[in-house]
Amino acid sequence: MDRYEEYKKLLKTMMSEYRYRHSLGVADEARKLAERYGADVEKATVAGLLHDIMKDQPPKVQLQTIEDSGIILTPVEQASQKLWHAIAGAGYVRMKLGIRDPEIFDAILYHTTGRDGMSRLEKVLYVADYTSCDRQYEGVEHMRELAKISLEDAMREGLRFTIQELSGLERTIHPNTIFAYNELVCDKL
Ligand code: DGI
Ligand code: FE
Ligand code: FE
Ligand code: FE
Repeated sequence: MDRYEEYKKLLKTMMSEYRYRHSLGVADEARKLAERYGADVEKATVAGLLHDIMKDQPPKVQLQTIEDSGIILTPVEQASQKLWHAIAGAGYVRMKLGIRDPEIFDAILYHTTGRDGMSRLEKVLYVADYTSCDRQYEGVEHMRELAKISLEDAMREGLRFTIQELSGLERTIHPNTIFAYNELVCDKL
């Protein structure tokens, strides 16, 4: 069995059918974007497959995985349960799957918030999460068009969308999300 098949088998035991299909969709999209924009195709596929590995795990398990990985949460992260799966996922992949590649770790870690100074691989995963074939939100076609033209344009649109949604709901916005957004809208930064 190849590496991808082993990961898929594991994913099936850890998540819903819906989330599993999303994971396959993001892996496929990340592979295509990596080919288009010159990121490492294998790393993009692995990061895409595994990025939401902790998403369907109970919050307690996510927190425990974060703790076991030696990662300390900031107050904003502690208060934002939706962010835990990305941090726990990065920890799990390093600790339990023995994937030591720091680029894959960072891509998974920052796939929800983004950050400033993102690598090509990080951007590829961030955008793939928005444009994968299973996504159905209003405006997804526009995002897919943008992703064909420019990774940065698609990132900016995704960040704008997230910030708008979160501020509309009066949810916390992670500082990394703001840093990523500012960097993309202002080339003086
Ligand atoms: O895991 P997915 O659903 O595939 O996508 P994701 O990892 O981007 O998670 C999206 C969720 O995370 C969505 O409900 C909004 C939330 N989120 C994204 N950025 C932030 C955030 N929540 C907070 N509190 N702060 C953020 O900056
Ligand atoms: Fe996610
Ligand atoms: Fe996302
Ligand atoms: Fe996802």
